[in-house]
Amino acid sequence: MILYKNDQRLHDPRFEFDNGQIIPYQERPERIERALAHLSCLDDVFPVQVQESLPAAALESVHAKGLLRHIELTSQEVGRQEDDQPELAPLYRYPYLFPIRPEMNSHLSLSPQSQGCFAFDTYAPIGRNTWRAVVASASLAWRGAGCVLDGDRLVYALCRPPGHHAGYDYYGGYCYLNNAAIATHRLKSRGLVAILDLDYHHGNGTQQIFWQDDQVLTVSLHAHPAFEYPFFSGFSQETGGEQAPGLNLNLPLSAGCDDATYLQALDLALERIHRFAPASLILSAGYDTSARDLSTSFLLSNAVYEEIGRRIARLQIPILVVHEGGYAIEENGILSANLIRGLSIREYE
Ligand code: OKP
Ligand code: ZN
Repeated sequence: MILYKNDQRLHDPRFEFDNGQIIPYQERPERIERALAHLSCLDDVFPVQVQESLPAAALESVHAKGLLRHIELTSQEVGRQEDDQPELAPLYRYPYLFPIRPEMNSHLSLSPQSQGCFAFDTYAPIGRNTWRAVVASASLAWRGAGCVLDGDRLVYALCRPPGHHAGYDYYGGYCYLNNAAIATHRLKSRGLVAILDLDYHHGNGTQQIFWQDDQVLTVSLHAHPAFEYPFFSGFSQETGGEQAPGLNLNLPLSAGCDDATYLQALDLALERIHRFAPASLILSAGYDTSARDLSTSFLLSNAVYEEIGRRIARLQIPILVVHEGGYAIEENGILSANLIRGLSIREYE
């Protein structure tokens, strides 16, 4: 089953600042449109348009109320500003001041430039429909977890904007609400949960949210933060907080990582997950590990995504896939379909 929601398309910033350059915004609505098109062509897979929004309590189970209010109110303010000045092009507010000292925060947080109090970078601007889109995205993850609780063995939440960089009280890196974390919280009612994050970038937000949680194992394969975004987290020494020692596993990989190296690291990740014996798995699936994704350095082939799926399927536990990154538009479709083909294999065993 593939879950999607049309409101997600409404978030559509024009540009991003990339190391001093202005470039087209990479996290585009077409990403999930292509994924939906390719996934819908698979046998035994059917798309479901989700109508309902998740309850506020589900958001508050993962995020600080102040962060939620900030995103919602900023969206509203931008909407009002556009209504007052209709000649303005679609408007997105970008943070450009960051309170690196506490005394700055107390003033900045009350100003119209408060985004920098919550955003850790400039990659997640807020427009009039951003709140609607991020709630839609999170609603898919939440509903996906509900489907798993009801007995589904494989569910794909076609989330956009992505979520794994969003933490308890911060956002950034195209992410606003942590979709995978919201789903995880719901799945905890059925027992231990493991999160496997295969996006090219380290999921710093997911790691932070479950840092002290001994019911959740977080495992991530990603480009080494010594050379790649987000630079400040994802190192192998980060193994979990005092309340959850050993329950975070980071497997940073070098630039140019190929299929064989990747599969080796994946096997380590899967061994660790197997040992934890979770009742369900959340797969944060990013396709920016592809050789065809020109914004990144890994060299994975198209075919390896099916093999990745096959190896994960051997865990024989229910899986909720949550869509994360992937910036080669068509590859979001081709590779998510390959992954699902692999993940479905157990049904024939
Ligand atoms: C979001 B997700 C550095 C570019 C960094 C932001 C990356 C956000 C990735 N030249 N761009 O994890 O795919
Ligand atoms: Zn990524």
